Amino acid sequence: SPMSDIIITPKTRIQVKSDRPRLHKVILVNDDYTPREFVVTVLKAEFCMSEDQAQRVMITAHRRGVCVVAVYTKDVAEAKATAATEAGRRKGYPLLFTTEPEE
Ligand code: NFA
Repeated sequence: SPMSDIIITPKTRIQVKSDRPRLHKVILVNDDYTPREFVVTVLKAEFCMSEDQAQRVMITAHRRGVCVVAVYTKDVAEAKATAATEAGRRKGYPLLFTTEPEE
């Protein structure tokens, strides 16, 4: 090509190891109104938990204010948190599940 034309060669980044997707936590937030048994029912249905697991997560959020429920890829974590929050909303409860990226 003519003198002074600049040729830019795009570099293709070589991926050596496949980066595993960043995981996001689903967090159960305590409130004063949602019945304990309903929280347990939602945890079992939406997060495939046993009765004992669900009881432990519910009581931890009740005592400490929040509890990590599970970790998933961003899309799955957000979908699960939304579905579980909507299950409470349908019954008129302020039940809230949030998400945040893992360190
Ligand atoms: N604090 C609620 C109650 O005493 C129970 C609850 C636990 C709600 C965990 C939300 C999250 N009925």
